[in-house]
Amino acid sequence: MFDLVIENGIINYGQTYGCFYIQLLKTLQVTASEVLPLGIEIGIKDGKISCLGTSLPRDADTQIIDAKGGFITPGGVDSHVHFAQNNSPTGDNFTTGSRSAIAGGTTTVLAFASQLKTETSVIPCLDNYLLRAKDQTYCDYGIHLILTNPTPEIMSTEMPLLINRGITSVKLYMTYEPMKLGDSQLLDVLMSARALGFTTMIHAENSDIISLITDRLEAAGHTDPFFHAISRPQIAENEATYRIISLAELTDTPILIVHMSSEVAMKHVRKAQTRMLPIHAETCPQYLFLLSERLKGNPQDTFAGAKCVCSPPLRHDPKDLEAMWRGIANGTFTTFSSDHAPSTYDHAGGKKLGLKDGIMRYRDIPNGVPGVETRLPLLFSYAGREKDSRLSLQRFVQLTSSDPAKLYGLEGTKGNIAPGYDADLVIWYGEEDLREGVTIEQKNLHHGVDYTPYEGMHVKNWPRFTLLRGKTVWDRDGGGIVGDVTDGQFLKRGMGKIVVGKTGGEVNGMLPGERDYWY
Ligand code: DUC
Ligand code: ZN
Ligand code: ZN
Ligand code: ZN
Repeated sequence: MFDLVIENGIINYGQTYGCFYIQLLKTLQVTASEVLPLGIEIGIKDGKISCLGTSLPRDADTQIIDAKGGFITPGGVDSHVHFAQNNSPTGDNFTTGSRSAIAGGTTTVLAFASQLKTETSVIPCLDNYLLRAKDQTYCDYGIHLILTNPTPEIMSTEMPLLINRGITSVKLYMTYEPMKLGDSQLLDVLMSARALGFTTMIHAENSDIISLITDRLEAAGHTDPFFHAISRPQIAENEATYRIISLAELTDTPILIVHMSSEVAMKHVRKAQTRMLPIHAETCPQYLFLLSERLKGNPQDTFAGAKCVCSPPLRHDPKDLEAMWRGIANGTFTTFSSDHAPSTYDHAGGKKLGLKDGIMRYRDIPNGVPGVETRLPLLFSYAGREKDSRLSLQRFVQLTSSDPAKLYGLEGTKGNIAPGYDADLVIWYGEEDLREGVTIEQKNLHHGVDYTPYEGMHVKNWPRFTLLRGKTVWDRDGGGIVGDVTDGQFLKRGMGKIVVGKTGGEVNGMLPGERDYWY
């Protein structure tokens, strides 16, 4: 018998139909669509989805949740969050960050452990970050490793050990002095990642372009937050994006370019994808909704622009936002992540770091905005079939849950509403129950920082319930956060799967087989 049955929901699992569903749909005589019809129930046993069907049996011990005609989507997988990072002491830790995650429907986060350039082993660093999360996390979590000093020893001896520990992805930076790798280091890591099967995430901006402009802006006295956007023009992102795609093509390595904000850079990705190269890309809420004018602050607080300092920076033109929306809808982006990386604003040690003796200096402002809680509601507002929709419900689920799960080695466990998967679910409000939608306000959010860049923005819906492995952890009308801070489990991930393109293709501009001489 089931522990829990969810009834009266519209299930949106976001997958192309597997055999199971074709059978089911035939029996029910429903034509294929992106959602299962009202009337299909979800049966949950031991934290897993056990069955989907009509009139599922229940006994006195079976808990029932009435979804009241609301959509049901897989729990969000936010594959890019920064919790408890050394370089943001006033940012979120695993407790506050994951609390915010479940309140916004996200049940899995992938956070970062960041190697220091001085560290010649990554093992103590990883152990340290795992300790920061253990028994202090409301949702399930995995760890990516930021490699800043990829020594031959680390690459040959330690990386294989990480795979056994369920850490199967790395992030590399092409900018920031303390983190960046040069092209030869990038090539070395890509070669190793290819051999080991790691998923490689890349922060693509040209470091020298940014340094040149920053120095010249500083000399001219242009140091307030708006100039953060001037110092990192789109061409810096475009160049680095094209360069890393070329290095990935040469080495035949699947990559994901994180937090993309520029149309030309996105077109480089798109072009690579049409050649079947395994080039994945991510964008984030800030690049769909916010413009650089936000960096100018307001008359009451001219430093308020600091709240929106992130990298790549917010772009200038509504057309830039439109371009990212196109990539969301047309499949160029594989993941839609928050890049939740805020620092507290109104605090001497937080974003105000950039304000000293009345002088604003954008280069001292910690980078990053909050977004782990608002990510799903913001995008869900534009998903569906209404006139103002910008993506299908199926794309919504792919971008926010099922594709990040595949790319980062969680397929079979996370990101789908199907038998055998963890019962991680979001139950949204039905039409009758939340007609007026929700206005985003800092006072209603659950992160540990003191602002949201989306203050006052209206969304159509919000998660009514969030379930983590069958347990209700968020009940918006019945106590809010009802999960425990020890609910979250470390996810030992398998190898990621290529979602876009394939390896083994020919290299542009090389003779067929030319790579065989050296690869
Ligand atoms: N890169 C990130 O991934 N997050 C915050 C800032 C940055 O540059
Ligand atoms: Zn980055
Ligand atoms: Zn980030
Ligand atoms: Zn203080």
